[in-house]
Amino acid sequence: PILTPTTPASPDTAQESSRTGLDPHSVHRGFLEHVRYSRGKNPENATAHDHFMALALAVRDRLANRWVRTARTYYEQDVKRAYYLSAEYLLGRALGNNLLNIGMYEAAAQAMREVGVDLSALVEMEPDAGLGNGGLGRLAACFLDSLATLGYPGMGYGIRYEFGIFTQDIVEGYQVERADEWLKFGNPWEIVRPEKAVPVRFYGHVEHYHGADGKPVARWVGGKTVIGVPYDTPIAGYGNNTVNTLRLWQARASEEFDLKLFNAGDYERSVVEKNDSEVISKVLYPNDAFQAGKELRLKQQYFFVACSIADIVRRYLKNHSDFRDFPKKVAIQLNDTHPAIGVAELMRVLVDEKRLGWEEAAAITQATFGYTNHTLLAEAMEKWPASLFERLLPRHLEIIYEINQRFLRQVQIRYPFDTERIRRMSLVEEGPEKKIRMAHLAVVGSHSINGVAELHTNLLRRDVLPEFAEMYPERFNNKTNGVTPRRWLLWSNPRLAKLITSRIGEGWVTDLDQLRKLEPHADDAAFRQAFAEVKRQNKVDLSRHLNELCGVDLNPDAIFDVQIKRLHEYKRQLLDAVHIVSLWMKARRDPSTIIAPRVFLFGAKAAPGYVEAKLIIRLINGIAEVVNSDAGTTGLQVLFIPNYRVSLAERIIPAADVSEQISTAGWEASGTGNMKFMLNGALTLGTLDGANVEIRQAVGDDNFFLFGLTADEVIARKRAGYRPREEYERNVELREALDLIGSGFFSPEDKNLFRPLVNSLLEEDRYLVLADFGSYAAKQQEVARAYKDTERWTRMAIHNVAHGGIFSSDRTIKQYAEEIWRVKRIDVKP
Ligand code: HBZ
Repeated sequence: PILTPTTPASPDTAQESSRTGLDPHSVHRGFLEHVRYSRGKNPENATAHDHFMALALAVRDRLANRWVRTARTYYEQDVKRAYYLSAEYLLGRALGNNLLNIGMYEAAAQAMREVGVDLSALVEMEPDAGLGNGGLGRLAACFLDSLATLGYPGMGYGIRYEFGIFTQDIVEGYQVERADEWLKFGNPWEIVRPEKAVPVRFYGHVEHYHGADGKPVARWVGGKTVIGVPYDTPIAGYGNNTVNTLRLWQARASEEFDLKLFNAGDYERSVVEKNDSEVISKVLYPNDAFQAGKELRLKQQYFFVACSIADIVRRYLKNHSDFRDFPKKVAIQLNDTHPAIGVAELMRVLVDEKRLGWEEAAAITQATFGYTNHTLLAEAMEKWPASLFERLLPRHLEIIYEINQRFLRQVQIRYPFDTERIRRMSLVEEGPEKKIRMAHLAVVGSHSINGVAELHTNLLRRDVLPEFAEMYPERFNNKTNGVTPRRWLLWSNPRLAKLITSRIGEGWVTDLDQLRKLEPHADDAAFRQAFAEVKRQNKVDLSRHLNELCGVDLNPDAIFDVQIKRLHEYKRQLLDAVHIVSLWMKARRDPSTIIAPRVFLFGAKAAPGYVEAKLIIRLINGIAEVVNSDAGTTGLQVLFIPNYRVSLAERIIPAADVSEQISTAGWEASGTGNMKFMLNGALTLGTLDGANVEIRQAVGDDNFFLFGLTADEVIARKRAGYRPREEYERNVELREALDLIGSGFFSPEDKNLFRPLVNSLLEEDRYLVLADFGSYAAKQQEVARAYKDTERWTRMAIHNVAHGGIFSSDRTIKQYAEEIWRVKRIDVKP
């Protein structure tokens, strides 16, 4: 590209000539200034990366005024704020989203054209900010967007991982992980604030004595101090002047620690041991549904929670002195139990540092915290050995014991002589190794406990925390998840967004219920045709991209049948895979059994230590190799797309016809991908699990492909003694497919490779893949037949979009704000 070094034509108005104007002229100038003064390049020497950085910095400049003004508005009006504590934020790319949210996309595109740069190529250069595993982290990112768009005084706190979720390569069909070096070329969005660094203590011991007032005093002393350095990222609302903050903490070694060793004459060790501190924010743990119990993970949790609470308390004390008003100004939401140590930390700050009485501190703490649960899986429940706590956070263990003692006393009064109940409800799990149950700590320390979909909340009440729900029914509530329509429709699917706007105006972007106005248009043949054409174009685009990426040639006239999500046995990618094998076998015998050609797309990262999950990836790749080799006769194609991530989801979802949401009922807390697909006009093939239940309710039974056992039926089946082998014996197609997989057909180099998968299905089948196979296969037939009737299919797809409004994260965030946090929207003046 050739950059014109000339200054752009003189702007028309004084406003446009301002340094951070949103018009193309100002953007053009801002961009060139950053090329020279931030990148230190002459325009003719600037690389594509310089262009990206220069434009991003020009955009950040344009966020800066609003950012400062937003902060000042909150401070001056002394508003109550909502703080979201999350170990994960799966943000993806920011450039396009920021341009769109502050309404300067067109101006930037023009400014770039003027300098001979393609804006969409710059957008593609940005690495994903992948500071999360999956749904939980992406939900946090959608929530930040909605908070800012609705004008809520909200702030996110988390960890600035140097390495986010690993990069996935596929080598000979296997997943291979590589470090995600997302900061390698610098991050234009963040601003480091060393002046707001916070010291955090680990290890040491507690001294107890009596203060001058005769009251007992606990002092946590010794140990080791690590410094948390905040990095702030602006979060711009859509179409308003709000710019909120995501504050991520990076760990730095403390100087104090340096000096100690240095004075002892061990310079080398003092430098080397800096690593021990700085490793805390080094890497995101890549497990999404399993607690590995690593000490470093607990350190990460306490590190960011202690920094955040210190920051929140500091901000509160700028214009308050009485802690009794703390909950009137501060709401803290715990994104799962990862930040649950915050309950003990706020108690420690209030009791030990601010010298409040226990009861008063406990009331403040409870009025401040809310806890969101995201899983029912037992192996994901966080429990930390008391011995680890005692070493790492000795004072917190004491505080947890004290909380527990007082809490169990309440239980005892309410249910005298019920020692079993006390054992079950205790924050401490007794056994060969004493453990702290973080979910119980979060529940006891919060005034609100919510699940993320109706079914999930009900199961949480009924099966996971029944005694707590019985004792504190008023604390339990549901907040069905949502997704931001800005990123997941307006940005990712511009064709559909434009078509929608042409019919109903653009109000839907911030008021997604307006999509309902599309309903009558389903009867308009011209609209249906335009709608189908958008989908077809999106499929062509995706095919082109996947061709560049993987060298495959996908048929855009086929059904695009998509399963993208983390790889987990409960999500049942294996059900999808086994069904593909059975379809293919039938097609090989008789091609006329294939009703419609189909492209099966998968994208999924497996936790690096999850052997079964990795084997399933290998199996899908093995199946793909075989099936794709005779796609010409069967019409079937299979592709496992490597390195699935937010930016890929933005390309895949708009091109999907079928959304696979096939988890075993009762296991998927909510799902959020399911909502993104719906909003993009894909039809769901799903079980009655998580938010699928509500999606089906919203769109109507006729517009949803339902199959499988219900959550209660799953439990009943297991209770009755589920024997998967009987399913295998009963169903010929299932048997043939499993036999083929077990025979080594898809792994010629190692005939026994997939035996463990098949054996585990035949012997245990914990997630009832075989029990649901028949109904899944039958429903897939129905899907194929429905697709053949293009008019009907398109009608169904339009109905899905039209009824997707309630799955906006704006709706979710309003509910959190009104029902849990009690925070108010506030207008930031231009
Ligand atoms: O949270 C997901 C649920 O599985 C999904 O159903 C729900 O829609 C979504 C948002 O509520 N849970 C996760 O994504 N969980 C994790 O990523 C995770 C990460 C670290 C852990 C445990 C779980 O230690």
